[in-house]
Amino acid sequence: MTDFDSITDQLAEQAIEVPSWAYGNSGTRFRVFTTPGTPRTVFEKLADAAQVNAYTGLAPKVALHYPWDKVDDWSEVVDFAAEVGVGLGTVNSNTFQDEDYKFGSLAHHDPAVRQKAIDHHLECIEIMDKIGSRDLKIWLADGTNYPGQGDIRRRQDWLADSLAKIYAHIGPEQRLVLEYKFFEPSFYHTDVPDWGTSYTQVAALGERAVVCLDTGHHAPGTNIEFIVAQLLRLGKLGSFDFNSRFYADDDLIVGAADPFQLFRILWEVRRGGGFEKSTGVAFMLDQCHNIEDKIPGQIRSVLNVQEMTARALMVDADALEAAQLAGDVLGANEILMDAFYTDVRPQLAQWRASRGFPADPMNAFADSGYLARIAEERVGGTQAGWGA
Ligand code: LRH
Ligand code: MN
Ligand code: MN
Repeated sequence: MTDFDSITDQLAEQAIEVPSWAYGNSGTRFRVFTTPGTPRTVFEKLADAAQVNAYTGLAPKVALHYPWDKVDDWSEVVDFAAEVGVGLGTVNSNTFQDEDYKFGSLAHHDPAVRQKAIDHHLECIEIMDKIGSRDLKIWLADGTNYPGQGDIRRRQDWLADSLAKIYAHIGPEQRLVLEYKFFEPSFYHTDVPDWGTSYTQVAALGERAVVCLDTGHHAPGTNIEFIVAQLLRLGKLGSFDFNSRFYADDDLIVGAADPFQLFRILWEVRRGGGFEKSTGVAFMLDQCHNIEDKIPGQIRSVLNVQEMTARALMVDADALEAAQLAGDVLGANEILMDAFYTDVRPQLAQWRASRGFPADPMNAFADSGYLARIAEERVGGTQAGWGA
């Protein structure tokens, strides 16, 4: 197995984007529990996100969701982000909370609704230009609930046409990233349900259109690492939305439900060159913290990604290839499992300390008193949450 010391340069390069919406209140359709100190503004979300980076060195960028994150003057957001030590990343569009989008947005049967959704994306691109963001991420709630409700074939054409109109405005340094999800909120058919549909749509647009893989958006039992391998092969893996799920789109802490799956995904990322900057893969979290504290929830997630990345980097790739080519089924499997079962936590703690970060970021943050401070300071106003 590759030793820890020889992977630290690669680990030092790791950057995970955290979502602004993770710091707001969230919950289920049954109840949203509030927490004292929850941010009320984009600025407070950025301040909280900056804590994750300060304690781990892993989360230098924050992904925004528009119009959940809405301000009058974006230059103030850029300045504030720099002040607290983070950058601004992906801009996520939102076409799922407006009355007009009841029957869809970019794939809607009514051209006027499609145009409204296209215009929303052009507005997102304008924001991206102002804040220096590379990626426009599109996830559509579009779909139908009952067979016969819509023309599922024509909707693909309408979608292709809408996406082309948006893509025409994507700058030379920017990308359009299309996220897929197999169900919810539509329950019969979804217009972008799987990687194949997303790939088909972005391939028709051009080079700067790529796929986003949200780990929670697959049917149980799906071999997600195969999708990772395939999209990297095709040069179309644009980004990850990392989270974990037990049943549906649970948006739980990364690696909480199935650490082995996270390892297998990250091994395929390594195998396909996805850790190299030139591949352009954005590693993002997409999580909701319903009952747990949000900042520690994000810290836990980025640490889990780091830990599994270390294990994936420690796989003896040469020995694995030799075993595979020799048809050594059990030997090959053992080489992969050796890396998975290696506990890298003590070495990671030591390495963190050697770089001036806390050996145990979870405890260090808990001891900092930050949560008590924001609970005391942030009184009045409306707390951010799903939908704002
Ligand atoms: C949809 C999704 C998508 C949205 C986010 C809030 O389930 O994963 O990425 O933008 O949740
Ligand atoms: Mn997502
Ligand atoms: Mn989701």
